[in-house]
Amino acid sequence: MAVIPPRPFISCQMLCLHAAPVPRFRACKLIPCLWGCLGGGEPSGKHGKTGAELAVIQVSSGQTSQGLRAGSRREAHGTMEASWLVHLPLLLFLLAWAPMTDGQAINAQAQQKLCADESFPLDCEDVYDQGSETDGVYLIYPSGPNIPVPVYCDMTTDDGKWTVFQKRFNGSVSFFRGWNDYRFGFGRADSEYWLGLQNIHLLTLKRKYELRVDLEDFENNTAWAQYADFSLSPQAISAEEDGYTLHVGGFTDGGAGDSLSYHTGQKFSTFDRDQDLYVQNCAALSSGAWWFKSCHFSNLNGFYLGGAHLSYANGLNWAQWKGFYYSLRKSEMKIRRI
Ligand SMILES: [Ca+2]
Repeated sequence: MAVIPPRPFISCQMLCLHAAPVPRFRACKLIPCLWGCLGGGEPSGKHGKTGAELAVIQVSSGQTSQGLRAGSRREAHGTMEASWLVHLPLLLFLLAWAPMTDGQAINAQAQQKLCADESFPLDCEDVYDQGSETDGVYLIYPSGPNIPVPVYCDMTTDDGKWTVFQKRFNGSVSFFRGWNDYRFGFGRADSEYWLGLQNIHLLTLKRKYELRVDLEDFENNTAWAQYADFSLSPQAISAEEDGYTLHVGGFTDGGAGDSLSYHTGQKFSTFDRDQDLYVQNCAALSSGAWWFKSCHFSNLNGFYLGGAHLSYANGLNWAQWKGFYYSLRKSEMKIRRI
């Protein structure tokens, strides 16, 4: 009887457990199981060999080749079948035993865990938990693993982990835009930008969030407002049809006053999609895009007018802090899990 070398089976089990990181796609590739490692054949079918068949050929190769040299194909086939039956218990034992005792198997399990840990952060809290604790641009995956979205993470303000969805500080990006831009986002995460209503909605659909609004004027004064609850159309079957309705509550005053609770329950409006309660188009009147009612106490997507302005309520306004005639220098809207 042929002596069965255990090595091929141990290494094959290894391959079956292996999960390799693929950095280019920020994904983990699972290497196919027995079929790939036991000979690369098809899993089954009339042209492919099964893993078990290939295993038998591998272990009993000495016998098989002797049989082929000595006689007919029928004889060789008979030898293979005999090997299969004789060695089956030992094969099963080796397959079960190898990953428990081989050092590489433990390593493969560690790699699998690494892959799971590195995969697809939902928001900046996941990014933080994966070890990135500095402010900056990172990729998050609110829509799932196939769609990375660049986002700015505030990792310092009030213990960090904030996912910033609106950021303005110099007026370099126009925020007077239509519905599709506000739905899908615009600008750059390393500059001024809007993350997109759909992304914000998806985040608040999957987790519960609080909202923080950080503001700064041209005299270097800062103020903030915080809301313990924040979501966009969390109950809607179609968030877009629901208008990405704002749900906000639990105000805490950081000196800015509450200019957002007035807007809770309102749909988002742009100049080309009027969903406000006013007889005219609030977005057009206010040069912005917001959860307008009739019309607003805050307009952080309004024109970047650079401080005091004569026109009424169409700047980057937060009325409870600086009124309707002062356009702020900076605004950031950011969410964090609660
Ligand atoms: Ca209207």
